Amino acid sequence: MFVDKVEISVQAGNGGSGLAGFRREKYLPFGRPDGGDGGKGGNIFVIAKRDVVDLGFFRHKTVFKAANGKPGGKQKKHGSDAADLAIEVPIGTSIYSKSEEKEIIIADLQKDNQSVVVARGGKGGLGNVHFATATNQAPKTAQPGESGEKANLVLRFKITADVCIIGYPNSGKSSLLAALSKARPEIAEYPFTTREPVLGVVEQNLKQYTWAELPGLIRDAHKGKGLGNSFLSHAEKARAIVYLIDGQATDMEQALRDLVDEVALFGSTLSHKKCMIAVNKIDTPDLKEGIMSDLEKLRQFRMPVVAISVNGSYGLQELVTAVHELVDEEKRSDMQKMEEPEVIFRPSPRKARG
Ligand SMILES: Nc1nc2c(ncn2[C@@H]2O[C@H](COP(=O)(O)OP(=O)(O)OP(=O)(O)O)[C@@H](O)[C@H]2O)c(=O)[nH]1
Ligand SMILES: [Mg+2]
Repeated sequence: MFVDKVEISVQAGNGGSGLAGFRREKYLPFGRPDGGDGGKGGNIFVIAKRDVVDLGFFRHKTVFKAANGKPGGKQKKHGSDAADLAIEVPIGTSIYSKSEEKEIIIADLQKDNQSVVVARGGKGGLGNVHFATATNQAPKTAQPGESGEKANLVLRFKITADVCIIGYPNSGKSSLLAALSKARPEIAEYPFTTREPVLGVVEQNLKQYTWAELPGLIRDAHKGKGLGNSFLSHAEKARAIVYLIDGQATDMEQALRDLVDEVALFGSTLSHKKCMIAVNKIDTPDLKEGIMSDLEKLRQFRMPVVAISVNGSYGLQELVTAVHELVDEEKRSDMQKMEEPEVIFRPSPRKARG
């Protein structure tokens, strides 16, 4: 099962306690203080890893504790620090701290090996060597270690695909992904066969593009119809959307309107993405004839339209080339945005009074 949201609790290690110890000496009633300091508790950090594909690991493990620091020893011996604990997540994971049902974002891990500390280990306590003074040469006080931080976290994962295929159930989304990539999603005649996003890598001109097929979307999905619409969040990072329409459906125009409306209702940035329409199942020449006027009607949506037949291997190359051009355009504009100098808006200086 594809897991894209989990709640976990983390507890960093406590600091080891300082020791109140004494070295026995002949003429001193208590001996000289020699208690060492405790070691530091382990931190917990979350790290993004390329080879982790989803949050499935957290279905069975939701509590994470780092080890405690070791206590200080005699002869001023410092207790050893505990090792940090790394929690591995897929690239594209956002981490939120949760308290009293409120969530605050801590980090958005977008690169391999990017990490963030989510709970700091407690400092070790000081041993009694630190507390000797001129008037108290044999202090019996030593500090306990500090407690490690605790937190409840929410992890949310969004796949990062270049292209997302969005369409009604049965329109052929899985068939298309299987035809273009090595992905092998289940293909079947009944609706809602695909219940989680599926990823595939499509190669063109020695370049690789990641495509994702989303579960079937229907009218009123935002009201919970069908499989709902929450899976659309996986399209938020895509550079292009392909609306896949069943060319044998009774009303293609209405189907496309439903899809576009549902995407707009999902809000966020989805409706501003580059999109195109692929009309599938254009298998036979006579069907192609009859369909021309319907295809014309789709032009009102002001998106490029490509007619394809996945089963008949027709139009696929044209679709792939056009979609990848959109992705490349977006990539170029993202790069340009990164090159533009950061604009800092400072409040204008206050005028001197008088
Ligand atoms: N005639 C024809 N049938 C097709 C074509 N492409 C896919 N199909 C058939 O349409 C049916 C649904 O295909 P899927 O790929 O499972 O559709 P889907 O959009 O992934 O469906 P869900 O996962 O249920 O949302 C299958 O029986 C496919 O064989 C095509 O080009 N022509
Ligand atoms: Mg499918």
